[in-house]
Amino acid sequence: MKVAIIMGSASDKDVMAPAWETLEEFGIPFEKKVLSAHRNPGPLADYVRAARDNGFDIIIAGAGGAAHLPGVIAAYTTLPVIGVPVKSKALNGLDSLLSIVQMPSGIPVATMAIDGAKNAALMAVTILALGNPTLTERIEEFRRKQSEKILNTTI
Ligand code: RP5
Repeated sequence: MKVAIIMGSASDKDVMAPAWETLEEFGIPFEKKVLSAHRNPGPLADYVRAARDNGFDIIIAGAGGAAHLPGVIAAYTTLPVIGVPVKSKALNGLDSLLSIVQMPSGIPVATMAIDGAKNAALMAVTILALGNPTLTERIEEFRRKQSEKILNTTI
């Protein structure tokens, strides 16, 4: 059980950090990579083509601007790909969101909210929990705690 987290630039690091922090919380092994779809097309293709044989189950991909990274990754693998649109300077991430969410029919990318790296990890954990009662219990515990935190909030 292993998740790959790929981001298009080192500048995506702070937005993507909640993805690996959340996977750590659930005890899910992961690997982080910076690979750009347009600046490193060859190495990206090699990494993604080998991902299944290298033990990965899911790929989380974050990118901003003309954010073709998750779609290109999905073209090279049949593993589930979860895309995170990174908020861009010029268009506040609307460009990233539309680039990732509007995948043409046939090659899906599960698209999260702008800067939604935490939910990307939670979605990955949810998929990994299929047929895994221990992980399912951890998700239920996470939701119980989340609910209690809100119910105990006073303003
Ligand atoms: C995308 O372009 C990256 O995912 C990043 O969000 C954005 C800007 O990249 P840098 O110019 O900071 O490397 O490829």
